[in-house]
Amino acid sequence: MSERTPAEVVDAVSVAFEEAFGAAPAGVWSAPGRVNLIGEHTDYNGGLCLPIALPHRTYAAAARRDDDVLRMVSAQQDGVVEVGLDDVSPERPGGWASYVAGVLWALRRDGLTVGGLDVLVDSTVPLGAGLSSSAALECAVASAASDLFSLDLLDSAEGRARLAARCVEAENVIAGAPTGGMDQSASLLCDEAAALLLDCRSGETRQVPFDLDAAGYVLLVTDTRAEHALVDGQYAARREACEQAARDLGVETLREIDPSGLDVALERLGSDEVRRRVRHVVTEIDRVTLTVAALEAGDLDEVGRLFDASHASLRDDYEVSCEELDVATETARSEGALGARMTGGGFGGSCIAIVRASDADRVGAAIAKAFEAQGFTAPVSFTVTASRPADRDR
Ligand code: GAF
Repeated sequence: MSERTPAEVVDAVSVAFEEAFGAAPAGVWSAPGRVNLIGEHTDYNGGLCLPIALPHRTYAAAARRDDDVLRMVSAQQDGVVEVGLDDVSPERPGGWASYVAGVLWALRRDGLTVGGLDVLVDSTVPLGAGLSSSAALECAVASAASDLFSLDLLDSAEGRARLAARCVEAENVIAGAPTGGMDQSASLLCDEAAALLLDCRSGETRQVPFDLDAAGYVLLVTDTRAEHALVDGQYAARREACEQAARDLGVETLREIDPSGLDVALERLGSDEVRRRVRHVVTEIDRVTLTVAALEAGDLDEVGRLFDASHASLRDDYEVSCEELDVATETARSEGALGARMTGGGFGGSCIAIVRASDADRVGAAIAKAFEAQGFTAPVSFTVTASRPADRDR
């Protein structure tokens, strides 16, 4: 976990840019990672989700070039990656640079006038922790491109939603991860001290005040450091199962299934596994609505119960949890958390728990001890507050 302040990282990327490219950058932009409070694996089903922006951000120092070449340097990787914008494809440039190049590719495909860039990126978002470091990278670059090519897309919610959609295309088509879009919307549209209620069917958003501090609680994030990869087949298999189930039920997306008609819909599906997948999605969308109501009523006990129910559904019905996430959530609960659940795509990554502010260190230590007893890699726990969206920093 990086202890650097935002101002220190902005300075560091400016200096590193000048060292790499021989001139000062035109500016520095940054975009946050996210945790999703609830509404997991619902985005690609036209459902609801409720992410917050993290204080952890990816920073991009950038300057325009006179040609159509993209040169990219990462503080977390070796070397300079270079690609012509016309040559960007699912094969090129490959690796982390695909998330950068893919954004410019998608903006161009949208008919926007975008040329070459020199870009240097650095991040305080833990990598591979299920906290959307890839979306933060895409959205930082998209923000830089919007300003540097006078696209002015950061100035309105509509413009930010358009940038988010281009970042999703970059990830789906060029980076090859068939993800749903929540993470990019979170990075560009979340507000400070609020969770973003995102309706993935209509595209509508609403800011829901989220400030646990006022009630004496904090959101504890535990990076289990268990391996997590969305490009492997598991995420795609879940998505395909949902899309096939929607076709079998004659609906556009599983969002159309009302919770009151769930049992009837499940009877029409052929296998127990598909029934469980659909049950997770339909009940999880309902839990988002219930969580928003509980937050607005100040009922954190109920939010905690909904977190627990979400985790059970992801573990038993959707089967995207893992031993580390189960141990972390169970330990948090037994140490007094109001509720705990995995966040993000699963198969590793992070869990979140609502704990009393005065208990946060103790709960984090208990999770570390439980991991040691199980022989797991040591986890990393930290508290977060809902932070600001992607923007220009300098
Ligand atoms: C990952 C994906 F990128 C998101 O689109 C979403 O599906 C999430 O997993 C699960 O809710 O973060």
